Amino acid sequence: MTARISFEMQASDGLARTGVISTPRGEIRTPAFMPVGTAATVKAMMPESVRATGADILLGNTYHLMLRPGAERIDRLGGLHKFMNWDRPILTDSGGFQVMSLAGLRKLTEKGVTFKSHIDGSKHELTPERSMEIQKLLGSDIVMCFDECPALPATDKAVAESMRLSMRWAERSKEAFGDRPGHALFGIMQGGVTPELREESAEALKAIGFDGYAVGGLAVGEGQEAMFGVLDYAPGFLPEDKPRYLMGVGKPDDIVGAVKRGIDMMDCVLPSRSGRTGQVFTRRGVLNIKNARHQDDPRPIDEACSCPACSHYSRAYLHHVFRSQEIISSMLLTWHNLHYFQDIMAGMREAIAQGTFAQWEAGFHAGRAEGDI
Ligand code: PRF
Ligand code: ZN
Repeated sequence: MTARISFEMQASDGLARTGVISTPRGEIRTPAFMPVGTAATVKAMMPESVRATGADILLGNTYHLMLRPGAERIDRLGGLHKFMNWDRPILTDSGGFQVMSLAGLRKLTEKGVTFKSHIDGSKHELTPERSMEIQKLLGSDIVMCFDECPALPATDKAVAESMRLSMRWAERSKEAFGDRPGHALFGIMQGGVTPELREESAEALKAIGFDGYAVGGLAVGEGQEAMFGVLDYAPGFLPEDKPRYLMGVGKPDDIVGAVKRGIDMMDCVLPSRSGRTGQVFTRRGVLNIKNARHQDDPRPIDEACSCPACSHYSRAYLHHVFRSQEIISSMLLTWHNLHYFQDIMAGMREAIAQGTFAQWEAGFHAGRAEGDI
């Protein structure tokens, strides 16, 4: 048995890299996009359909699953993979970020965070130790350190103190995680948009030693220019031979810009959430299927897309089922969006392997319209 999770870099082109993360549950081709399966489901998709879009790995959430149905219950039922019928790798986020964005009445201390559930108001505690325990109960393949992502805007002092707390929590996360062959633990860099803090955070994580390194604290309202500003230097602080994961990103052009700057993994609710609100991502830009101009249009969303929505249905039909609030609308639009995001990843992997990333990127940007197409 290949007990350890390993990362093999196969080619690079500029700062962009392509490779494979090998796990006992299968390979993750990088750059990888991870669909979000917050509540043990990628909403509106069967697991085999998610796989058919090209996904090698899903993201799950400690915060949501600990509240409902509970980590101990999922463990008793055989773990998250069996529970949701997805036998490939799962990465779980550690909970702190979701507590800060979703929970009520939070209290942050050195020990961890106490909060009230956004579902029923019940009181809970998350610490680095409890987050590691929950992610183990879930059976997560790639476990994330427990961290704090400061809300912006924040002073440099507040960002520094928060980052240092996250680094102490990273050390406790590593200690509590222990030695678990076949499972990986990723550290999370914080430090806002300040190079010195990003570097201090990276040095602290490298001294502890992780199987992979995430860039946290971005895509929290700073804008693409500021995010790319950080990504121009932050990946360079991290080890070359380990996967780099940009958390919670993003739009197609964010993803392409991140890969160009040396990022290997990403996750975002955008393709799945947008599928349920009628926002559709295509090679030419974004379209909103609820717009009345689609109601007589016999063409598919994108004639070059091979997903079920584009292979068998017209814009007119998709407009109709969206307007009628039919469940198939969420199913088809989510499928298309996830398929399109995975097409972008496959295109980048291929181009990096061929040494043609710059041409691929030029093609990606050419023919894209700003705003609704
Ligand atoms: N930390 C964790 N999860 C996250 C983030 C973070 O900073 C972000 C920031 N975009 C998204 N998800 N643990
Ligand atoms: Zn399609």
